[in-house]
Amino acid sequence: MRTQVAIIGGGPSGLLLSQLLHVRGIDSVVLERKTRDYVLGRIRAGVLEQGLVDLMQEAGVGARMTSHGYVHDGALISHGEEIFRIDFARRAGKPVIVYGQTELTRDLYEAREKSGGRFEFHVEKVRVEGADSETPTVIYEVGGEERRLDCDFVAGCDGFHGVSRNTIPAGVRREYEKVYPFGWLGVLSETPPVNHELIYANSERGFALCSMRNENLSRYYIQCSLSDSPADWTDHNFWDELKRRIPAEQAERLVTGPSIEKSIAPLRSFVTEPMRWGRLFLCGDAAHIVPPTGAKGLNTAASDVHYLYNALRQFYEERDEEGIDRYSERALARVWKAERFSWWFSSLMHRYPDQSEFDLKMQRAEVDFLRDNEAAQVAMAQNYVGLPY
Ligand code: RFL
Ligand code: PHB
Repeated sequence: MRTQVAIIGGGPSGLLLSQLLHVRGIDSVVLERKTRDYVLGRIRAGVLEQGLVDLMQEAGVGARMTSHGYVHDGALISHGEEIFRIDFARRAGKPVIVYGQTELTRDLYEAREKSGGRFEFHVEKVRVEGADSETPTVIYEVGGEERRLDCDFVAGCDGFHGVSRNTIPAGVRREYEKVYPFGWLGVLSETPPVNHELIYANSERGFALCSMRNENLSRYYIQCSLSDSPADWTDHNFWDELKRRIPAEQAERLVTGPSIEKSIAPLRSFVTEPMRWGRLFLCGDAAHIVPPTGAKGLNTAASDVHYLYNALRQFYEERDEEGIDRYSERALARVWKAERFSWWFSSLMHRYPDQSEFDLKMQRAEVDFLRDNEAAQVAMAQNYVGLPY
């Protein structure tokens, strides 16, 4: 088989890239290790920056997001019983859109299927050959049969556990990592959200987040121990713990119900450099991970897709390699800023096992500074709604 762009990974990065290329008449094939339903079963991001919303529109797949997404002009931050609001519209001139990654991914799959997009599911033993040549090939197996995909370019959109990143020789690659000493236990429940905006809570029992998908679908998270498993947490214990971590007024309003999904995610900051090697380009979680506190993972994947799509467009439409040559540098400049914000906001909101009394005072002072200082709120809001591409 032959295509212009071989895309490894059928998550949001790979699908969005494939759809944007399709709109420009550039052919691609998406190789996915799992199935479409498996990918859609993963409950992940909920907050979209305007940059991602614009890309979805450009890809011609923004209709459902526009009609079903929720515009959020601000978010609440609590520390113990105290609560204050960051006004995104006022401080940064932009809102964010609450629309689940599951929905966004479904919209992209439907659009690619409708337009005859080529997919291979259940791919195994994927490897890239000749990435440093002008004729790369992706070799893989489906049901024990070996297949080859010849292409001009390879987009490694296969997430943190994918194979693309390791195609870049160890001598070229540099990795930067910070692992946090806790995880997030997430619960999805068919209950009305406790508040019409998100609440990020720092409590002495640990972090909590009240988020949502729609009027009758809530998404909540609590900081948990890395040794916990979802089975350790009954619904009753989860709701009880969540209520203790948010201010009493919100806790009294919280409507509880049976969980329909419960999972634990570890928290990690990770960046690999460079994001390009020859004709292989890394995109999204394949190249970088952020702790979810800043809601930046999917949004940073989207900015990579923006730079890569424009680079490929420039190559095919204008025979200009400038975008390709500068992809890694451009993408990484924005990635590191998202890493910084996610690390900062995580540090502000969580309780760390080794925190001293002094560290706690510093955290308290920083939350107070954010509450009282307009410049601090502007910086927070600009990062949260998304820095420019
Ligand atoms: P994905 O979604 O991991 O998709 C990669 C795809 O590649 C496939 N794959 C392979 N395919 C072929 N061959 C191989 N060898 C392969 N190896 C893997 C996988 O099966 C998969 O389908 O990466 P992508 O596309 O880069 O998208 C990244 C986002 O999924 C991720 O950054 C976000 O979900 C992060 N995230 C959030 N991001 C936000 O912007 N806003 C949020 O509010 C937000 N909340 C979150 C989050 C992530 C969370 N978890 C569980 C980590 C909340 C949570 C709890
Ligand atoms: C979510 O709704 O899943 C969500 C929202 C905000 C975050 C992380 C996750 O920072």
